[in-house]
Amino acid sequence: MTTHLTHWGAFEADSDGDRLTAVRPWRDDPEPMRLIENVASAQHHPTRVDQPYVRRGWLEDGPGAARRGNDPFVPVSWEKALDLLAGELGRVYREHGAEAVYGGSYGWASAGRFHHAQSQLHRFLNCLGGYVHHVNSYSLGVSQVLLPHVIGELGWVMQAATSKSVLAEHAELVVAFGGLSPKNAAVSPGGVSRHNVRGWIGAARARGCRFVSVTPLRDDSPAEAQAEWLAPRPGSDSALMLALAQVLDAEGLADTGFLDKYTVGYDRFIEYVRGTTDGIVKSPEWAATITGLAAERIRTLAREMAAARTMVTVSWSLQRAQYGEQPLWLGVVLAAMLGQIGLPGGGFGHGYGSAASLGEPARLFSPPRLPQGLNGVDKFIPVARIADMLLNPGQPFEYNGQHLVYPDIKLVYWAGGNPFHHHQDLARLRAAFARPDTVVVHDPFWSATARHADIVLPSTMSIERDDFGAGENDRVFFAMKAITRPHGQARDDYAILGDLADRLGIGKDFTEGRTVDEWLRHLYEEWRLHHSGHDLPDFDTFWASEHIELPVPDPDQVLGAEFRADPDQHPLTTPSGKIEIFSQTIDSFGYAECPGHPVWLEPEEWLGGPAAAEFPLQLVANQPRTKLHSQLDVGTHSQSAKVAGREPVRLHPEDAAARGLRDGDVVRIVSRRGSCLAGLIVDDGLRQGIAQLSTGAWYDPDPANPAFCRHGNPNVLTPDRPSSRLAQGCTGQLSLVDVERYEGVVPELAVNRPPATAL
Ligand SMILES: Nc1nc2c(c(=O)[nH]1)N[C@H]1C(S)=C(S)[C@@H](COP(=O)(O)OP(=O)(O)OC[C@H]3O[C@@H](n4cnc5c(=O)[nH]c(N)nc54)[C@H](O)[C@@H]3O)O[C@H]1N2
Ligand SMILES: Nc1nc2c(c(=O)[nH]1)N[C@H]1C(S)=C(S)[C@@H](COP(=O)(O)OP(=O)(O)OC[C@H]3O[C@@H](n4cnc5c(=O)[nH]c(N)nc54)[C@H](O)[C@@H]3O)O[C@H]1N2
Ligand SMILES: [Mo]
Repeated sequence: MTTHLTHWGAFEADSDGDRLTAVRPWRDDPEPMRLIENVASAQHHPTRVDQPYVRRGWLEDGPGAARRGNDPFVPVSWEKALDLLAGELGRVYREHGAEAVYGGSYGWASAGRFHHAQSQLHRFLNCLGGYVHHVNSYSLGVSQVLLPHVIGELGWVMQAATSKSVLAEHAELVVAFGGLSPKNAAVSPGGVSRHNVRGWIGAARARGCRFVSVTPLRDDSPAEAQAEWLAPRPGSDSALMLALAQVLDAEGLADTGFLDKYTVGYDRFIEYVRGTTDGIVKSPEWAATITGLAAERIRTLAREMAAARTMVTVSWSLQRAQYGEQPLWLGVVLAAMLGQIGLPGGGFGHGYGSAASLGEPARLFSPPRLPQGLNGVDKFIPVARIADMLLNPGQPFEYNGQHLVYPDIKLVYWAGGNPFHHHQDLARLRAAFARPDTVVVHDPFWSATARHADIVLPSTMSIERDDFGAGENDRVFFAMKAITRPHGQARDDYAILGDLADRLGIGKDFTEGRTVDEWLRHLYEEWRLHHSGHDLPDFDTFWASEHIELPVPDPDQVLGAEFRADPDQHPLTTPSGKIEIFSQTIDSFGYAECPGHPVWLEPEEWLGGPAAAEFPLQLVANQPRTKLHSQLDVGTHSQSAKVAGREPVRLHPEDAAARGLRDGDVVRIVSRRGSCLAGLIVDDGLRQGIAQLSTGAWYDPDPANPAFCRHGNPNVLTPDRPSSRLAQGCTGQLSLVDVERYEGVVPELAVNRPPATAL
């Protein structure tokens, strides 16, 4: 029996050396997830990449994009693949320099910190002189930019977040904008040991805490919460929050003592709320017309929030939308007006339903990780500007007050991510991917991105290699021994890059002469030495044990407690040291779509706007329940959720009836960008007007039309539109669509098989 950690939980497995013969949840996990079933069932699926491949056109004609994504792959030996790739890397660095290489390589890859694919690739490219990098994530692109201006670095908001145990004990009311999704809170980057989302929510509820789940989907909060469900029009939360602020102000419920002492700029903001600046009082009646909620319920909710120990939590999804800066900022402002920031059970939180890590108390120190070296290139993009970058070399763009220029990329190198999963407007991305000379992908599977590459190198899965790892904020640090041999000719990213490094004359810099085992020992022992005094076992003892627990200094932490106790001694890291309800810095950028204090801005694609006349349904493209992103979509648990072989889309009964649609129908979803098939589930747990299609179905484009996905990937529908010039964040969560019965012959999927090969 071997224990293994994944982003979605730990499991114990037996194996015959080639495959997992039995998989059980880690015995110490109180709320195990069925996602672990995907691992064994996907390991030897035909869509595993069994050996290196080179796209035929690239092999025959050399670097260039003609037919990329529509060309058979030629199987080649490792020798040949690595020789070709080393030659091409040499050429690009020589002829165009490091600024022509995009090594952003965004993506979650697998748990296990030594073999973290993106870190390995970054280290390798740094040894070659560097690469154009990305900043921020698809998860939190807005938060990473906005929060430092407003309350503090995102890292602090996450690491120092009020513990779930404190909420369980002290919160009287949790108002969750974007819900408290139990499926999302089951996942955390790097892994989760003991799932506890239902645990803390159930305990709080049993003590009498009430939950209000503000979201278009009833199942965005677990049954344990017995939550009141409020379903405003998606994209309208900032109007709702402004109205809550208006009631607090008008009824004398705002904590002016707190606002005076701990915040700046309230006066400018509240003039806007009162309508002094634009003639519109942001009253519940005003918000009712925008959100579709009853004005009276908005008013009473504000009173309840002021009367109780209230946690205002904003999901990450709210900022993954056009003008996503606004509801996030308003979440902080509301919590400040309630005056409970720094008190147990009250205040502000960002994503108690978005990841397992939020509300896990900070560790004294994190587990060891691979050093990535220094990047010789300072050019970067905000991560979600990938297609813009590839399509607009040399063109200017703005970001967080900076004026920047897109580089001219000749080579794209990806390991551990899937842009044809994560990016919006995939037909546009495909056009962008037709620009560089060469695209290189390492992946265990024939991901959609691998299918759009020239050189495809098969990586091992985490179960096929030795590693160690722990999730963000997770106290359990696992020794992760290989459970099986690698599939086919798959190799570790480290081994692939090491052999390439040797060919390029940087072998010693990259590997430092160490094998994997030597690296694990080296990183571990260096780390242990650095933290001597904490009674950490030596490597052999750690390796022989299943896991160790990392020290946690304050299991019951409260966000902002020190700041509250002494704001002069413990100022925030914002420019003023206080919570910025008006930000001079943001105001100075002059962005109409993100002014100096939070406001209501009407998104281009929402149910209340003119675009809804043509596309009357709001697509909610949220995270999938049965997998992590696109990972292991061919696994049994993920497949068990498909409807007619397609990704399920949910519609409200009235919306289905109005279109003559029934459960199980294959439907076509269409937006201004493209269309996809999906399998219908009729469900009254949705707000009317919503079409909910999670991300994660492997992109299966019609060969004649890349804007039509036969499988149900929502990113053919979503717009490639930034949140604002401030953050340039991903806005994949929301867009307008319509749904109709698919009248044609339902096409077969090609993506569940490997791509065509040629000899
Ligand atoms: N419409 C819409 N789009 C979204 C979102 C949304 O809400 N709506 N959410 C966004 C968010 S928050 C995120 S984080 C992104 C996620 O986007 P990604 O993180 O890019 O998605 P994954 O499917 O996790 O991609 C990881 C890839 O790494 C591969 N892999 C796993 N282990 C290894 C390894 O050891 N080595 C190598 N070389 N490869 C490995 C997997 O097979 C997979 O292809 O999607 C974003 N896209
Ligand atoms: N099972 C599973 N868990 C995951 C992931 C996964 O792929 N699978 N991915 C992980 C990752 S990378 C991330 S970043 C997090 C993401 O965490 P989140 O971003 O919080 O998760 P989502 O599922 O995208 O969205 C949560 C809910 O927000 C609601 N919502 C959408 N738009 C609006 C709106 O305008 N207003 C309101 N009030 N609600 C809205 C939707 O109903 C949606 O179900 O999840 C993580 N957890
Ligand atoms: Mo994410």
